[in-house]
Amino acid sequence: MNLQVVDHLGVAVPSIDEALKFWQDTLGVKCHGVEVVEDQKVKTAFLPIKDTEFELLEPTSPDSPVGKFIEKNGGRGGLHHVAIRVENLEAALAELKEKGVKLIDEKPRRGAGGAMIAFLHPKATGGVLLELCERK
Ligand code: CMX
Repeated sequence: MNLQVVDHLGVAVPSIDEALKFWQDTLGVKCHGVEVVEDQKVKTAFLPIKDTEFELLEPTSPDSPVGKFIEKNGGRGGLHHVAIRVENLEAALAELKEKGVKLIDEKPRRGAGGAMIAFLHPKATGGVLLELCERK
Protein backbone atom coordinates (compact mmCIF):
# COMPACT_ATOMS: atom_id res chain seq x y z
CA MET A 1 0.00 0.00 0.00
CA ASN A 2 1.48 3.34 -0.95
CA LEU A 3 1.01 5.56 2.11
CA GLN A 4 2.23 9.06 1.27
CA VAL A 5 1.84 11.51 4.13
CA VAL A 6 -0.37 12.40 7.09
CA ASP A 7 -2.87 14.45 5.08
CA HIS A 8 -4.79 16.01 7.97
CA LEU A 9 -5.95 15.67 11.57
CA GLY A 10 -9.69 15.97 12.17
CA VAL A 11 -10.72 17.85 15.31
CA ALA A 12 -14.37 17.80 16.42
CA VAL A 13 -15.59 21.15 17.73
CA PRO A 14 -19.02 22.28 18.94
CA SER A 15 -18.56 25.57 17.01
CA ILE A 16 -16.07 26.44 14.26
CA ASP A 17 -16.49 30.16 14.98
CA GLU A 18 -15.56 29.62 18.62
CA ALA A 19 -12.67 27.27 17.74
CA LEU A 20 -11.22 29.77 15.26
CA LYS A 21 -10.66 32.19 18.15
CA PHE A 22 -7.91 29.83 19.27
CA TRP A 23 -6.67 28.33 15.98
CA GLN A 24 -6.75 31.50 13.90
CA ASP A 25 -6.58 34.42 16.31
CA THR A 26 -4.23 32.90 18.92
CA LEU A 27 -2.14 30.39 16.93
CA GLY A 28 -2.22 32.42 13.74
CA VAL A 29 -3.17 29.55 11.41
CA LYS A 30 -5.15 30.87 8.45
CA CYS A 31 -8.48 29.18 7.71
CA HIS A 32 -8.85 28.15 4.06
CA GLY A 33 -12.60 28.33 3.69
CA VAL A 34 -15.52 26.56 5.24
CA GLU A 35 -17.44 23.78 3.50
CA VAL A 36 -20.50 21.73 4.41
CA VAL A 37 -20.38 17.99 3.64
CA GLU A 38 -24.11 17.28 3.49
CA ASP A 39 -24.06 13.47 3.65
CA GLN A 40 -21.87 13.55 6.80
CA LYS A 41 -23.94 16.36 8.37
CA VAL A 42 -20.80 18.29 9.13
CA LYS A 43 -19.32 21.73 8.50
CA THR A 44 -15.56 21.68 7.94
CA ALA A 45 -12.78 24.26 8.01
CA PHE A 46 -9.23 23.50 6.88
CA LEU A 47 -6.23 25.10 8.51
CA PRO A 48 -3.02 24.24 6.67
CA ILE A 49 0.32 24.13 8.46
CA LYS A 50 3.13 23.54 5.94
CA ASP A 51 2.54 20.09 4.42
CA THR A 52 -0.38 19.03 6.59
CA GLU A 53 -3.67 20.48 7.85
CA PHE A 54 -6.06 20.51 10.74
CA GLU A 55 -9.70 19.94 9.79
CA LEU A 56 -12.18 21.44 12.22
CA LEU A 57 -15.46 19.51 12.21
CA GLU A 58 -18.68 21.08 13.49
CA PRO A 59 -21.80 18.88 13.39
CA THR A 60 -24.80 20.32 11.53
CA SER A 61 -27.02 17.84 13.39
CA PRO A 62 -26.70 15.99 16.73
CA ASP A 63 -27.60 12.86 14.77
CA SER A 64 -24.29 12.65 12.89
CA PRO A 65 -20.91 10.96 13.47
CA VAL A 66 -19.35 14.17 14.83
CA GLY A 67 -22.49 15.14 16.77
CA LYS A 68 -22.50 11.76 18.52
CA PHE A 69 -18.75 11.99 19.20
CA ILE A 70 -19.16 15.37 20.92
CA GLU A 71 -22.20 14.17 22.87
CA LYS A 72 -20.27 11.12 24.15
CA ASN A 73 -17.41 13.43 25.09
CA GLY A 74 -19.64 15.44 27.43
CA GLY A 75 -20.33 18.21 24.91
CA ARG A 76 -16.67 18.91 24.32
CA GLY A 77 -14.62 18.53 21.15
CA GLY A 78 -11.45 16.48 20.72
CA LEU A 79 -9.21 14.69 18.26
CA HIS A 80 -11.64 12.84 16.00
CA HIS A 81 -9.61 11.19 13.21
CA VAL A 82 -6.27 10.96 11.47
CA ALA A 83 -6.16 10.99 7.67
CA ILE A 84 -3.38 9.35 5.65
CA ARG A 85 -3.01 10.13 1.96
CA VAL A 86 -2.62 7.14 -0.36
CA GLU A 87 -1.78 7.02 -4.04
CA ASN A 88 -4.65 4.71 -5.04
CA LEU A 89 -7.60 4.56 -2.65
CA GLU A 90 -9.53 1.82 -4.50
CA ALA A 91 -6.45 -0.42 -4.43
CA ALA A 92 -5.78 0.35 -0.74
CA LEU A 93 -9.38 -0.56 0.20
CA ALA A 94 -9.23 -3.77 -1.81
CA GLU A 95 -5.98 -4.73 -0.07
CA LEU A 96 -7.39 -4.00 3.40
CA LYS A 97 -10.61 -5.90 2.63
CA GLU A 98 -8.51 -8.86 1.48
CA LYS A 99 -6.66 -8.69 4.82
CA GLY A 100 -9.98 -8.76 6.70
CA VAL A 101 -9.80 -5.18 8.04
CA LYS A 102 -13.17 -3.79 9.14
CA LEU A 103 -13.99 -0.89 6.84
CA ILE A 104 -16.62 1.79 7.41
CA ASP A 105 -16.55 2.78 3.72
CA GLU A 106 -15.99 -0.08 1.30
CA LYS A 107 -15.93 2.33 -1.65
CA PRO A 108 -14.28 5.75 -1.91
CA ARG A 109 -16.65 8.69 -1.46
CA ARG A 110 -16.25 12.40 -1.94
CA GLY A 111 -15.10 14.33 1.13
CA ALA A 112 -14.36 17.98 1.81
CA GLY A 113 -11.94 19.79 -0.48
CA GLY A 114 -12.69 17.44 -3.40
CA ALA A 115 -10.69 14.53 -1.96
CA MET A 116 -11.86 10.94 -2.29
CA ILE A 117 -12.00 9.40 1.19
CA ALA A 118 -12.83 6.21 3.12
CA PHE A 119 -12.82 5.46 6.85
CA LEU A 120 -11.52 2.36 8.63
CA HIS A 121 -13.33 1.27 11.78
CA PRO A 122 -11.56 2.21 15.06
CA LYS A 123 -12.08 -1.38 16.26
CA ALA A 124 -9.70 -2.49 13.48
CA THR A 125 -6.99 0.07 14.21
CA GLY A 126 -6.48 -0.11 17.95
CA GLY A 127 -8.88 2.73 18.70
CA VAL A 128 -7.98 5.42 16.16
CA LEU A 129 -10.55 6.45 13.56
CA LEU A 130 -8.38 6.36 10.41
CA GLU A 131 -9.31 7.99 7.13
CA LEU A 132 -7.56 7.17 3.87
CA CYS A 133 -7.73 9.87 1.23
CA GLU A 134 -6.65 10.35 -2.34
CA ARG A 135 -6.09 13.75 -3.93
CA LYS A 136 -5.64 14.25 -7.64
N1 CMX B 1 -12.19 7.73 17.35
C1 CMX B 1 -11.91 6.56 17.99
N2 CMX B 1 -12.88 5.71 18.41
C2 CMX B 1 -14.15 6.05 18.14
C3 CMX B 1 -14.51 7.23 17.47
C4 CMX B 1 -13.46 8.09 17.07
N3 CMX B 1 -13.70 9.22 16.41
N4 CMX B 1 -15.86 7.29 17.35
C5 CMX B 1 -16.34 6.18 17.95
N5 CMX B 1 -15.32 5.44 18.41
C6 CMX B 1 -15.41 4.16 19.09
C7 CMX B 1 -16.35 4.23 20.28
O1 CMX B 1 -15.68 4.68 21.42
C8 CMX B 1 -16.83 2.81 20.38
O2 CMX B 1 -15.90 2.05 21.10
P1 CMX B 1 -16.42 1.07 22.28
O3 CMX B 1 -17.38 0.13 21.62
O4 CMX B 1 -15.15 0.42 22.75
O5 CMX B 1 -17.07 1.96 23.28
C9 CMX B 1 -16.83 2.30 18.94
O6 CMX B 1 -15.98 3.20 18.21
C10 CMX B 1 -18.19 2.31 18.31
O7 CMX B 1 -18.73 3.55 18.55
P2 CMX B 1 -20.26 3.79 18.63
O8 CMX B 1 -20.47 5.00 19.42
O9 CMX B 1 -20.99 2.57 19.04
O10 CMX B 1 -20.64 3.98 17.14
P3 CMX B 1 -20.99 5.29 16.42
O11 CMX B 1 -22.39 5.14 16.00
O12 CMX B 1 -20.61 6.50 17.17
O13 CMX B 1 -20.02 5.19 15.15
C11 CMX B 1 -18.12 5.35 13.88
C12 CMX B 1 -18.66 5.32 15.29
C13 CMX B 1 -16.61 5.54 13.94
C14 CMX B 1 -18.46 4.00 13.18
C15 CMX B 1 -18.82 6.53 13.11
O14 CMX B 1 -18.53 7.74 13.76
C16 CMX B 1 -18.41 6.64 11.66
O15 CMX B 1 -18.95 5.95 10.79
N6 CMX B 1 -17.44 7.52 11.33
C17 CMX B 1 -16.98 7.71 9.96
C18 CMX B 1 -17.60 8.92 9.33
C19 CMX B 1 -17.22 10.18 10.04
O16 CMX B 1 -16.58 10.19 11.08
N7 CMX B 1 -17.62 11.33 9.43
C20 CMX B 1 -17.31 12.64 9.96
C21 CMX B 1 -16.14 13.29 9.25
C22 CMX B 1 -16.43 13.48 7.79
C23 CMX B 1 -15.34 14.16 7.00
O17 CMX B 1 -14.20 14.36 7.49
O18 CMX B 1 -15.63 14.49 5.84
